[in-house]
Order: sequence, then C-alpha cells, then structure tokens
Amino acid sequence: MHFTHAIVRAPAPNFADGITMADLGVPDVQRALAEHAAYCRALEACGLELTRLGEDAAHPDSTFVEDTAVITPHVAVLTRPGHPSRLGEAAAIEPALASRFTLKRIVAPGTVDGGDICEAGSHVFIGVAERTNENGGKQLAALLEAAGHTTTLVPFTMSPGLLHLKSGVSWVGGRDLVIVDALASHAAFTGWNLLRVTADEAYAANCVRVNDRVLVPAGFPKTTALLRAHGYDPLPLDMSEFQKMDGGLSCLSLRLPG
Ligand code: CIR
Repeated sequence: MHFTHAIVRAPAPNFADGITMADLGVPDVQRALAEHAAYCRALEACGLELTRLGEDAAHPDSTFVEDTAVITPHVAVLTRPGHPSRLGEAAAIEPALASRFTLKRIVAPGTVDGGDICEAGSHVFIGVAERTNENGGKQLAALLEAAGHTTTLVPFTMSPGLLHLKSGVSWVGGRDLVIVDALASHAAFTGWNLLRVTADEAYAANCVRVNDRVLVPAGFPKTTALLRAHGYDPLPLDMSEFQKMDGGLSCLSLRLPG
C-alpha cells in the first residue's frame, strides 16, 4: 500500500468537549495543536501531500477524521459514525472526498466508524461493537467485497482503551498485526503473525504504516523495539492530548492511496 495524500483537520478550540472514556484528565488544546502539527510534519516526511481542512467547532471530535470514511485503492465509502454527536462529521467531510472519489455510503440504520476498519493488504477486518453496528458492518463488507476485497467481521467488546477495533490491532505489513492481548485470541486473527504489545503499552497497538515508516505513539519503548526487531522503521510521535480523548494515531488522518 502506497499513500500519496492524507486529509487532516486540526483540533477545534472546543476539542476537550468531545467524547472520552479515558480517565486521563482534560486535554490541553494548545499542546494538542502542537502534537497535531508534528503529526502533519511526520506524514509529509513520509512523502504525503496534505489536505488541511478547517477547524470544525460544531463537532468537537472532528479532528479524528479517520472515522468518517473508509478509503482503499478500490473503493471510497462515506461512513455513518456511530455516536450521535459525531453523525454530522460525515456530511462535513463529504465535499473534500467527493472532489476526489465516487463515494459509496453507509445508510441507516447502519453505523460505521472508520476506526473499526483495519485494512490488512487486500483483506479488511471490520470491528463490530458500539460504534460500528452489525448492519453497518455488513453494508461495508458488501461494498468492499464488490470492489475485490475479502473481509472478516470481528465482533468485540468495547472497553476503556478499546473504543475501536484499531485501538487494539493494526496491520503493519505482510501478515503482521500489532495486537493487544484482549484481541490476540480472537478467531478472526488465526493464521496472522501477531506482534503482541504488553498490557502496559496497549495504547501503542494503534500504530500506522505509512509508506516506509510505522508511526507509533511516543513513550512505548517495548513496542518500538518489537517493530524494529521485525524489520520496521518506527517513527514515534507524542500523542498525549489525543490519548486523553480516546484518540489513536490512525484516527488523525485519512490516508489516500496513490
Ligand atoms: C470518540 O470517542 O469518538 C473520539 N473522542 C475519539 C475517536 C478516535 N477515533 C479513532 O481512534 N479512530
């Protein structure tokens, strides 16, 4: 998978009013902006051209753009986010996507958050829990399969630290999945090469392969070493303020294949 572009949206001034289950305190918006800027520089360093959308104070969680769409080399799907306060984010990002892609859509009563969708080459794992419901997961599976992907629905139990499927599992290349203990025994991942993060580094399971690098949250040395040991080139980024809002590295961008 080679990415050439990404869409990002900086956190709005009311970013701290978003949804969170994390018990990590109130995020500092200035610091979040600095972390977001560093994240954007990292994507550019990986060779991506960025489309920077304006801050959207109508949606405090709108910096987490990944949840609004699923973009693969073969199909682009506008999601229908699963939390009522985030539903409007899909319409807000639609113009930026419609200018590039012929969009498919998840329709009611289906809901899908992009954070539940884990692409692993041409195979796609579709997490089903609170945000992505079974109806939405099946709609997405049908759209992806019509475009040539294979899919697996992965029912899981949402918990603090595991808001989305990708909070707990990321594909980094080949058959390699970085994964938390809570998901490692799931039948969906049988036959994959599981790079298990330790419980104290569970947040680092949300990492992102971007061309030659793997973006990882800073402060998780065992996961960074694990990735290096498997031949990957990790690029640590400070994510502290986004972690306070249950956000992982992947959710801050929509990466677009070239
Ligand atoms: C939410 O609860 O929806 C946001 N506060 C965090 C969303 C993070 N998205 C993601 O990891 N894909």
